[in-house]
Amino acid sequence: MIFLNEDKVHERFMKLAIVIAKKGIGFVNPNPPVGAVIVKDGKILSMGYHKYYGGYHAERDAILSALNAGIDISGSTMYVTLEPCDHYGKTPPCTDLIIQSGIKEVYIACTDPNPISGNGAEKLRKNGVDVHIGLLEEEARELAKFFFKSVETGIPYVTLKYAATLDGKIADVNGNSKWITDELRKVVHKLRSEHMAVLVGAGTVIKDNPTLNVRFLKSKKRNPIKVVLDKRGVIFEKIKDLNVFQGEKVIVFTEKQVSAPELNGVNGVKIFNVLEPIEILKTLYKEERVDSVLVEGGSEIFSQFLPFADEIYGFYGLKALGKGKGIFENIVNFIDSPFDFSIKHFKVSKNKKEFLVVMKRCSQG
Ligand code: AOF
Ligand code: ZN
Repeated sequence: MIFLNEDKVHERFMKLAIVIAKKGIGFVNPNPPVGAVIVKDGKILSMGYHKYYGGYHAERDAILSALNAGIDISGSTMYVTLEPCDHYGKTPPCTDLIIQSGIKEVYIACTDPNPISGNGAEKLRKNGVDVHIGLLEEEARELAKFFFKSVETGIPYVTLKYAATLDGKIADVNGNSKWITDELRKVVHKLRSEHMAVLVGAGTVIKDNPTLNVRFLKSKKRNPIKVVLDKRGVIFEKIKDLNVFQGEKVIVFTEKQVSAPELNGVNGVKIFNVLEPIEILKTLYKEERVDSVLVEGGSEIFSQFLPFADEIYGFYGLKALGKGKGIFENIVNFIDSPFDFSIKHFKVSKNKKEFLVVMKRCSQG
């Protein structure tokens, strides 16, 4: 028989809270995915997670499902991935429910940087609950990285995603890019379903006419908001034919003053006359509460948003094109210019013809 020491036991329950919280990824934005586990005498009494935006917080979900099942949770311990809120938002404060239900100890992975959520840990302590903060903090921050980045900095989490050849080309000399990578396309759709918005340049919208929707996934996922960067406003001439305008909300950043008739009766289009990448990101968070943006190209857009990228998903197909469009061909760097990313994950496709390199900005540790 293997005995786990007490620290490991606590870690195991927090790990479980993180795992169940992941079920909310892609459904709760711009709120964080959060998980909670209630334990007594080493036995799990209940689990809960934040399921959709505006829905119960993880703590409420876990507590109510125990109470509805007639389970006594007084004297128990709760493991929760984010500090319980102490505010009336879409639901009443989680702190009050924890206190009322007689939970005596709470392990919190991360404190909540959102000023509206109040000081939940202190409220619990003042009411006689034992509170421990910081267990598996790094993993829990990674789980809710979109939330932490956007709340702490006022700009969304930015992920760059490209499909390139071995020599770093995203299209051939004729502008063709279908399909540099194919097998790993499911990963792209998962990324789209997790991010709140997908951003592309007008050139990509016109050349490829993408839907930017989520497909190929087993479970139903939410489609992202589509964001188009179109300096001169050329997409409006073709608005009826473009697939991006066939579904959910589209946000266009342009210098053009667009009049209602130019929208040709297409609904759900929002226009901002802002062009600088940093201003675009700030606007997306401030005006639209977008917590995460997946930047899908083309090379001019990749070049502009590289300085703001938190992560890069580089999909590579084993092809060499020589002349063609480079991933970042609009930037000018020199051989001693640092590339501030390190490899986070590496994956080879089944047919061994493609690979994915996930890179993370170094300053994030
Ligand atoms: C928690 N548990 O499961 C979540 C929390 O929009 P509201 O009223 O639901 O409040 C959202 C804020 O509450 C969110 O920004 C974050 O600070 C906190 N989210 N808190 O204790 C949860 N999702
Ligand atoms: Zn709450």
